[in-house]
Amino acid sequence: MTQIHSQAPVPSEKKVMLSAVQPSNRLTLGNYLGALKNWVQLQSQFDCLFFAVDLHAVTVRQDPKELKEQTYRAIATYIAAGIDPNSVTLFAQSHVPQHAELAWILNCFVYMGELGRMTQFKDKSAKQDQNISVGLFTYPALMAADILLYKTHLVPVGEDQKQHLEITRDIAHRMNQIYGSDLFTIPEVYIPPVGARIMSLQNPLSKMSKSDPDPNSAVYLTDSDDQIRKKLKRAVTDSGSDIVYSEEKPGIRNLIDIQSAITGRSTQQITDAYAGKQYGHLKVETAELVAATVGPIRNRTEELLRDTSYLDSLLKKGAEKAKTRASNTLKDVYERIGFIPRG
Ligand code: ATP
Ligand code: LTN
Repeated sequence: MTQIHSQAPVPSEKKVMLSAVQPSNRLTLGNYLGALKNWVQLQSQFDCLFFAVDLHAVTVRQDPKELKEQTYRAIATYIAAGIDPNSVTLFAQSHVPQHAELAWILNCFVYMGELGRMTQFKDKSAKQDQNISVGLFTYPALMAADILLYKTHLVPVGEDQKQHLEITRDIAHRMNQIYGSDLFTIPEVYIPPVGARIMSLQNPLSKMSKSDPDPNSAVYLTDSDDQIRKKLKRAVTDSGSDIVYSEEKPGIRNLIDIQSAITGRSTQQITDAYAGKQYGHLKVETAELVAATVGPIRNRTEELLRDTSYLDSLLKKGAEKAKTRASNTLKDVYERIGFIPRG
């Protein structure tokens, strides 16, 4: 009898693509345009792993109930955005203990000076000048472990993560030099040509971020169409009235970037279409495009969240698959380092 496989076998020649988001709050339009949208577009060409980095999220204080909800929500949002749960490996980082184990080893091959130069660490520690956790400082070692455990070739992320990819490559090169050039695959970063850095709607000089305390600064993928319209109407724009794409007009440029990332039209085509029009037109039309993009994702996420047992079954299956792969790499690392095999 013919067997129907719910899951297509992964052809061995497919390269590995991997990425993740912190379940530290509801995801934003920036997370979608800078990361998820590209995962969806590239997924069929790669052997993919996508996960929610709950271990990373606790580098700053999280409410336990919220963290659990946001972790389910992150996984549901990936699927709602178009990730195919039957062909990729989906899991929660804390379900695969090899991430924390390899992170320890990598902590011993990365230097204080290197970690101290990380922009994300500097930004986040500036926001909480007291009680900066050691975890926040060594965050990049855990991220490097996430990536190196699976011999990853490509990591699609937004612009802000480029520095973390560079340090991952440096750690991998360093260890390959000591223990053999076939230990780790050196990953490449994929940063989308548009949408890689969506800015805050309230301060277009800083990045839209899901943990920004001002809810008007970001469009969340949970926002209603009305909330989206209101937020874009209130978006901080620049003096003057001409719709031009320039450094001097970061607010206007951000709205044009959002349109460009959603529609695929060039920033030039978009500005040409607004010749002679007012900021108000740009805001209203951007709001409609954003609402049309976010609406179906929001609705599908809510549907998926009604059945957490389905999500649990996906996470269980995903963690099993990930564990098998991760434990092979970790075993190899331990042996090369000189640990006695576990027998
Ligand atoms: P937090 O505020 O909790 O640090 P964040 O919104 O910055 O969260 P992350 O979980 O750090 O989001 O990032 C998840 C993915 O989304 C990464 O690939 C990151 O580069 C991308 N990303 C985050 N913010 C933006 C943005 N404003 N524009 C484009 N991509 C973004
Ligand atoms: N640091 C990332 C989240 C992250 C990640 C990863 C992204 C953790 N591990 C591995 C890609 C690959 C962030 O977006 N803040």
